[in-house]
Amino acid sequence: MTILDGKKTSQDIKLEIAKAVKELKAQNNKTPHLAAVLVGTDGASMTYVGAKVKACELVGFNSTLIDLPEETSEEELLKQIELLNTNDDIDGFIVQLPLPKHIDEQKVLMAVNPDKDVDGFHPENVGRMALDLPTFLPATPFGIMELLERYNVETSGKNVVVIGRSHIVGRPMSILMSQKRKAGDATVTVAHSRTKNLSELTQSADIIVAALGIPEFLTGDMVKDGVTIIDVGITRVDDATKKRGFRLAGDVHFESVSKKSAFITPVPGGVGPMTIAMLLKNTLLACSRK
Ligand code: BQF
Repeated sequence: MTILDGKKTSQDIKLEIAKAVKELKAQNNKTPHLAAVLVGTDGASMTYVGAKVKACELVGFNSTLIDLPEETSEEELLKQIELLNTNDDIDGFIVQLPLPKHIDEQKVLMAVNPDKDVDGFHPENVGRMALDLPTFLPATPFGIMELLERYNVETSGKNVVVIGRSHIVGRPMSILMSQKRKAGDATVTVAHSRTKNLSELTQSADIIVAALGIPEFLTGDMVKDGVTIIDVGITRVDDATKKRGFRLAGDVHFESVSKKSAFITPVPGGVGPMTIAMLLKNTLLACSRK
């Protein structure tokens, strides 16, 4: 069993990015600048945005955090996005999800200038991804592809089961792994809440991407020996023995599944840190493109 160490791999990538930043500065006098818009004070969202800002500092990017109150109207948020779209000093920006319920997420994502859409959520960029055109790949799927590549996990001709059909993880993962590309050429099945006999599907899978958001859902009895497991879940579960009052749980029951795995990502320290690293990679790309 090999742990797919996202923490270590993300550090390697951040070092590569820091080196590229120095070259970009020396040769073009440019420093990548990422902005993040946070609406409200959700604990997990604040942690994620904080991690992104900190990662920017680490690799030598400029960063701007735009903190808006929970009550911000959709109109005000759209105005803020337009300011970022037209601010030449900003190479790329993200709107931290989820947004408060009174704001239409779809409308907001469509307002982002596709050239600054380093989360890759704009329909134009989703379309470009689906058509194998150069674009910003959404950071989590991008990170998973990078992890599979760097560990030389064979994907060509393999049976992949993606559990979950979200626009941010499940759907793009199914597209990318079925494409003719690195970590691609797989035969992909997308399973979701209406799927029948899920266990039969997962038991014949060579690779499973668990992205459904139910802690420890995938158990050892559901997988075959030699399987590769990508655990995208990251749920806060109450735990009185922890100082913070919670622990992070993946969608995979690590203890039972890891016994049967060839490769497996841990939680924390697997997919999560890769997500941050690939957001930086997209921002570097946005800056170099200009
Ligand atoms: C780790 C996210 C659900 C909904 C919105 C490192 C992150 C997480 C874990 C992180 C996530 C999850 C992010 C670890 C960003 C990944 O050490 O295991 C980093 O910051 N993530 C997000 O921005 O929005 C989310 C999950």
